[in-house]
Amino acid sequence: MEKTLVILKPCTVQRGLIGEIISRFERKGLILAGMKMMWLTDEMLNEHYAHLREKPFFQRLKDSMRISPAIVCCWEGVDAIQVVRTMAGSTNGRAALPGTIRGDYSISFQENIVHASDAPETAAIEVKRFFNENEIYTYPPALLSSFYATDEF
Ligand code: IDP
Ligand code: MG
Repeated sequence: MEKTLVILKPCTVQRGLIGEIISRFERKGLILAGMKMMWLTDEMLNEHYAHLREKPFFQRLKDSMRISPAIVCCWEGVDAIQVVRTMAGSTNGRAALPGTIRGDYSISFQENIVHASDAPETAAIEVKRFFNENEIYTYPPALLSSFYATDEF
């Protein structure tokens, strides 16, 4: 099974959507491996958004990620990284399809509800960026056979 990092951005915390978004991942069948509320630091954001540092909106994006604390979570499941990206939808909330998280809750390019890791390499780095090892939990998933065929996990 894969682990992926999801951040419920400050816009989501401000709008009171934490429960609704978490609930979508739970209903999908993803397993919550870690979750905490935290202020994202400038240092964390410089690393996390390093691929955007030349963009004109870089500072504005970082500021928006520090408007309030964020909720960082780690979700686990078969192909969890792609599953969560598909659930998140396109980056621009105005283009994201209805049915996706961004398509249902966002009308903005920047204020788009969630961050989701985009590949196995980045997911591993991002989980480590925001969680200590003892904050990631592995526990017996009692209902696994109700979520997957036995050859899927
Ligand atoms: P992603 O979140 O879908 O992976 P990235 O390209 O990694 O998209 O960008 C990270 C974040 O930066 C986006 O979620 C969004 O908040 C913001 N962002 C990216 N591109 C733009 C843009 O063109 N205008 C405004 N904000 C942007
Ligand atoms: Mg990205």
